[in-house]
Amino acid sequence: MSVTSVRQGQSLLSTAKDQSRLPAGLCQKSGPNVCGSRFHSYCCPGWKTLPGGNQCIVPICRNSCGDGFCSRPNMCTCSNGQLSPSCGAGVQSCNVRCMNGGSCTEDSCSCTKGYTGNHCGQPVCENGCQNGGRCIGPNRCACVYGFTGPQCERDYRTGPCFTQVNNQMCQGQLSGIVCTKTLCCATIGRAWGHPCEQCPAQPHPCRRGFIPNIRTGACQDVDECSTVPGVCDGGECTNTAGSYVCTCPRGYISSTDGSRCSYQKICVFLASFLLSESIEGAVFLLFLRYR
Ligand SMILES: [Ca+2]
Repeated sequence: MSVTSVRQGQSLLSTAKDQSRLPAGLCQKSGPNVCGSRFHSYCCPGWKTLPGGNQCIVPICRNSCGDGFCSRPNMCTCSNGQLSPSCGAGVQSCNVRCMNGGSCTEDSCSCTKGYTGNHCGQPVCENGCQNGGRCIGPNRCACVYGFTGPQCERDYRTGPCFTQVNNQMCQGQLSGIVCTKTLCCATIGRAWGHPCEQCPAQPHPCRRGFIPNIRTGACQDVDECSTVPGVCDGGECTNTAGSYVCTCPRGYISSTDGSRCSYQKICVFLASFLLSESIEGAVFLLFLRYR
């Protein structure tokens, strides 16, 4: 540093120092926004002078005005023309918080696909969630225990299977079977579960006697004889497409639900009565009754 520049530096320093000591009149602030007395004037709070000037015409803003400008003390005029304590990058002129990537325009959120609600906090499951399931994400259901599938549509709960419903009471529980409602209602069931639920009049998605294939979803015949334990008990079970045939031995008759072959007392009585009259007649009647 040369001697000259040191002198200049000292000179500048002394000038600034001296100015503060100068009589007020020589460094008086002028124009609007001047506070203090004639002898000691200063810019009112919130205002300052331009560099080198003495007019208190520059407002001071505590916060950043970003791409706007400070138009009044602590008040910005933002690029959209609105007055705000602050504006610009990172500060939205929006009073709502938008979640899940939603954007705020004029105090309301426009949500991204898959979300809705005032704050975009609510996911959307386009096909809904069945059987008490809850929508927890875009097209994502949380199922209650016993249900599965994209819409919780598949019921894999297991329970007892009933073959009759009388006066809203489920009766004729099949012994040795704990199965799904689909299987129960597709075969010989009329009601299922505990507490029991009546089978739908029109089974869905397949008609009675058929259940959907787990992999393909196509309706396929249920082999009642091998799937339902104890079906056609005491007789001979033959599977058919959509149903089955229970052939009972002589002296027995298939129950109305087809679940067992039972001894038919009335027919035995009739048979024994007819036996006294004609053996052939009895055999013929038994044939008619039992086949
Ligand atoms: Ca069948």
